[in-house]
Amino acid sequence: LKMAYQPQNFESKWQRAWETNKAFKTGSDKSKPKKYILDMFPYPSAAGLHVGHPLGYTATDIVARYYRQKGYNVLHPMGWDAFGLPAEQHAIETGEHPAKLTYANIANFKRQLSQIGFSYDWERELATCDPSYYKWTQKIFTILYEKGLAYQAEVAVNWCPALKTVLANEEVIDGKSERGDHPVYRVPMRQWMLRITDYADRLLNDLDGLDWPESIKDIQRNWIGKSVGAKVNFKVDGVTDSLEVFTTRPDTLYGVTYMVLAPEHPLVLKITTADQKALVEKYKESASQKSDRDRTELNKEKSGAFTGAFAIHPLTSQKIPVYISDYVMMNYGTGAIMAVPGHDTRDHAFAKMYKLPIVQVVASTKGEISDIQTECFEEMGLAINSPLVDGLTSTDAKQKMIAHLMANNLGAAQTTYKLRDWLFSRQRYWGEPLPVLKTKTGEVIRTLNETELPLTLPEVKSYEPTGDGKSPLAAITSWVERKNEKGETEYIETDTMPGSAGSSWYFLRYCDPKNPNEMFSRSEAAYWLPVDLYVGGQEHAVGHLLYARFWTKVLFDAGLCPVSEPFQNLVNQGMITRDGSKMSKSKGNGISPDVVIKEHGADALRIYEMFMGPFTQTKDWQDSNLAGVGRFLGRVERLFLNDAGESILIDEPESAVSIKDKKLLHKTIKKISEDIEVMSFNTSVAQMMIFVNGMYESGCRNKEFLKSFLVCLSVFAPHLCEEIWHKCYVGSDKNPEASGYKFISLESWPKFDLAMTIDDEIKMGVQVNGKHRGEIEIAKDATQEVAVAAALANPDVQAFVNGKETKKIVYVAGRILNFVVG
Ligand code: ANZ
Repeated sequence: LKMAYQPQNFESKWQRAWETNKAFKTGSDKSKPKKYILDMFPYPSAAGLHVGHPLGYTATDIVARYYRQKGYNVLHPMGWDAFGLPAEQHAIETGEHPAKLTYANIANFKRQLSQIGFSYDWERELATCDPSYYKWTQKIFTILYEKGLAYQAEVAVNWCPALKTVLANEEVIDGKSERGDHPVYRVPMRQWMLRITDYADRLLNDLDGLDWPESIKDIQRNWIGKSVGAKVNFKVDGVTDSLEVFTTRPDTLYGVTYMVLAPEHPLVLKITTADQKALVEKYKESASQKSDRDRTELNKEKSGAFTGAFAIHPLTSQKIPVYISDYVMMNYGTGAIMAVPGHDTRDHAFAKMYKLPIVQVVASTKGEISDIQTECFEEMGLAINSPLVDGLTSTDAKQKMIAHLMANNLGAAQTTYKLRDWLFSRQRYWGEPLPVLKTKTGEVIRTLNETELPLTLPEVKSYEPTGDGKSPLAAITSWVERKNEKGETEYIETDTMPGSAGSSWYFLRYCDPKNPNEMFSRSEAAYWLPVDLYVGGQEHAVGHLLYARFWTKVLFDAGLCPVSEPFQNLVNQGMITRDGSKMSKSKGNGISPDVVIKEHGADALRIYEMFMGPFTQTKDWQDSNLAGVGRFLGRVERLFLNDAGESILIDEPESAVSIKDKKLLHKTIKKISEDIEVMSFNTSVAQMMIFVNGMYESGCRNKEFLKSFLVCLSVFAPHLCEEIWHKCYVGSDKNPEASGYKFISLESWPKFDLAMTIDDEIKMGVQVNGKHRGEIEIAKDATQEVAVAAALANPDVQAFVNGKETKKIVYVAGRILNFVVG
């Protein structure tokens, strides 16, 4: 009976040896080329890792190991996105400081990651909740403030009474809090905002230069939502105020038959006539109870109210009625629209409902007119019924109309974005304190100087928010109140930053994580940035990835950061499902890597996750396939070692190896090298399996020869390969923890000989009298004699040649063999 594969006997030994020897310490020789390989750092939850985490982490580990062995300096760090609501909830329930739970969770995550054999440089570890880190997060806030990019505003925020806090739009799903599923209401409150909208154009344009999945770029493009159009002024009959609208279709101006204001529009009550007042107020009230999402739902029945007021059409001077309706949003454009029911679906539905006129002002590009009363025509085409622009294409008509509006002071070109400023305050304890001094009435006096940072969190007794919209910090008078030089009392801001603050620049700090004097040195950052490969989940498409790009640009503009885009290459890993459904705590169908490692070992977990299927696709967890990977690793082990764990390799010259085996090796090295670079891990694993089968077939045990294969496999299964390497190549007597020990993990990546990867056996068709009759497999440059012999050995060919006179043979090596028979 063969000894079973027992990774438990050696995996932790190698993890210890790597750690003792600091095997994966980041290289510092700046004359070498670099690769910065980054994982999205995790939030250290109490639940610990699930098997979805190691999918991305194994992939980046393989890539990091590969480039390290190819001679690059590799920056492959790990850290913790450590501020967050769960630790605070726990603190509220238990009275225990959130830091205590957070650091216990970090220790658990680190233990779990170390067990999988990842080659992180742990000397660069960072946690966003560490004052030596958040000192710089606070510093960045002061830079934002100085540049006018941080401001306070009375804004309608998502207030969650159950959580007693304001939530970001991304944290609200269908009017409920993402965490806890509590109802969320829109209420006005004074908040800190970051002016990310100032960067909208750059955030949009710079996407073009990034090697990201097109789908993620599109999500960001839509989120930024740039619309090019015009502002148009409409006078209101009998009122001095005029109404300004934003439109993307100024070419349709002659088709305007009414106007609509958002119910919250400041002019609504001013223009509403006495007889319509009750109706309008009732409608305003009902609209305030609807979520933005419900309001923008395209297919819902339209509703509204007539204000009694009429606007004057700027071109025709006709009187057009002004309505309010909840399909017009106050926070987009100007909060008012010119309605063109012939060419806008929402306007069309509204016009039908209120029996308003519908006029066609755009015909198809062929000049056809449609039945505009029953169906609206949204496409671009040719302008009709529009004296100023008749016959022009929609695009030309837009230009001409804008020019006319400008010349007559009726409007101007205008660009609008869907992107909103970033709501940056939280009424929470467990976040970075905002480094701001205020007066008693809340006016900003100044931000703190760098020498006053970090502004650390005070000890508190209760972690409950005050419930009146203030954070628990507001109750710590001794922390909040400070005397200035003149003896006046100043007040520290009691709001803290959102969870996404610390994660918006951690990839910059990794370049120089211990620097006490600067957020990072410019020269370190210049060497390492941008990140060459960033791997994480698709759920960060807008939140984190947009904020991180924004902060990088701000620091670039401030002359602190050498690049304006942080992540050159982004890859999203696919989800791992179980029985087709997402693994989750609530379903209880999650799988802990601890259990898998205990049973099958870390190398099996790593290879299994890479072998499951294409990296970016959704894959289902199959225990039986995991066991299969364990058997493969056992086969690898027995290729090198006997049951007593001794080398069975033969020390003979490499020339003793057959050409067939050599070719298989070179093909294998080539395939793995190329596949790793494009993150096609499943196909590399398959190739390694083919190689191992080949060695079992030929019986090859050549020591020097098998070394190259072992190095390739080591990036996938580092523990087993170190174990074999130790016994077969370094010598069992050497102590892996002794300094200077030569790990396989640091061996040079093998080179392949391209000539050896090309098959010179080729398949060639054989013809008899010009008709294809069979195929032969021969050397590319085989002689005619050899080719004819091979052809005649093929029964299909023989059947047509036999018993006939061969008049001529046409042969071009590698291309054609034709028997002319009679
Ligand atoms: C006239 C018009 C004619 C329009 C037409 C469209 C088609 P995007 O592309 O999303 O930017 N709009 C403007 N402000 C609005 C608001 N606050 N709430 C709801 N709708 C608003 O959409 C721009 C178009 O949406 C604008 O162009 C306006 O309708 C409407 F054949 O103006 B349009």
